[in-house]
Amino acid sequence: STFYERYHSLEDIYDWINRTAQDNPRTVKAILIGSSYEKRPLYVLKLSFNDRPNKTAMWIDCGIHAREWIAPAFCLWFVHYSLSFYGQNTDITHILNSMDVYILPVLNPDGYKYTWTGERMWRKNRSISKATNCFGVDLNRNFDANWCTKGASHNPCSEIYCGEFPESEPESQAVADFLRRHKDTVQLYVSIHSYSQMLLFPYSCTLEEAENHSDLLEMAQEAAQNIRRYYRNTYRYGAGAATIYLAPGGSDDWAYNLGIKYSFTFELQDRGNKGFLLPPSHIAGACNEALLGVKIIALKVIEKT
Ligand code: 0X9
Ligand code: ZN
Repeated sequence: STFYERYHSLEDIYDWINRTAQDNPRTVKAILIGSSYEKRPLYVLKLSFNDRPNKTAMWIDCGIHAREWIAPAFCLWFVHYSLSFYGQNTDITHILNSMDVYILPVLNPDGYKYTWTGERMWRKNRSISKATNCFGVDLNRNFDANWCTKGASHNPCSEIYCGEFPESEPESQAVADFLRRHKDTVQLYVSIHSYSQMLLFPYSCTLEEAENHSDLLEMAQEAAQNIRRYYRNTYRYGAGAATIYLAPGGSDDWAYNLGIKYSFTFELQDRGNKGFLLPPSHIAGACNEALLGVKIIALKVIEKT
C-alpha cells in the first residue's frame, strides 16, 4: 500500500507537513495558526496555484475528533491528489485555479496522539478540568453557535462537554481566529468527520432552516448522487439537526454564522460495521468518494459566486 493508504502517527503527519511544504515551495505553504492545549503546533497548509486577483478560498479541517482516523487521512489524501492532478484532472484544476485551499490536517493533535498511545476511542481534546479531574472538551461543542444548549453538556466528564465558555480551548480559538481574519475570501467551509456516510449542513444548533437551505440541500444532493453513481455507495444528507441530532457549538454552524454561506460537515465511511476502526484497506475508497463530494460542492460554489 502507498503512504496515503495507511494511517499515520502524529509525528509522521508533522514530518509529512514539513516535507510537503518544502518539496512544493511555489504552491504549498505551512502556516502556524496556534497551538494545542499541550502546546503542539497547529499547521494549516495553504495550496495556491496562482495569484489571480479576487481569488476566493475554501477551508478543510480534519481530525477535530481524535478517534476519527479516516479524517486526517482524508486531508493528506486531498493535498496529495491536488498536487498530483492539478493540470491533469479538469475539475481539480478548475477548483485550484479559482480558489486557494486552506487545510488543517489535525485540528486536535493532543487527542489524536492520545488515541495512538492511550485510548483508541478518545474523542475530545486533552485539557483538564480541575473541578472533576476529567479530561477533554468536545471541540465540536466549543464554538459560539447556540453554545451549550440542548445536545451538549456542562459536565466536564461528558463526551460532549462544551467547555467553560465558547472558544475556551486553544484549538477552537485558533481556528475561529484564522477564519475571522480570512472571512472575506473563504467562501466554503468543510469539516471532515466519521463515521456514518453523511453530508450535513447548517443548522445543527437549531431546528430552524438556514437562509440558503435549498442551495445547500441541492449541493449536498448532487454530491451524494455522484458518490452513488461513481462509487455505488450511499451518503445521506440534510441539515444536521434534522438529519442526526441537535448539536450546538459546532464549527460548521459557527462558520456559517460568520458569513461563510457554504458550510458542510462530511461523515466518512463506514456505516457502523467497523465504525471508527475503519481498516486501512478502506482508506482509498473512503477518501476517493469524499473527494468527489468535495469537488462537486466546490465547483457549485464557484458557479454561484
Ligand atoms: O456530533 C458531532 O460533532 C458530529 N458527529 S460525530 O459522530 N463525528 O461526532 C456531527 C457534527 C454536525 N455538525 C454540528 N453538530 N454542528
Ligand atoms: Zn466527529
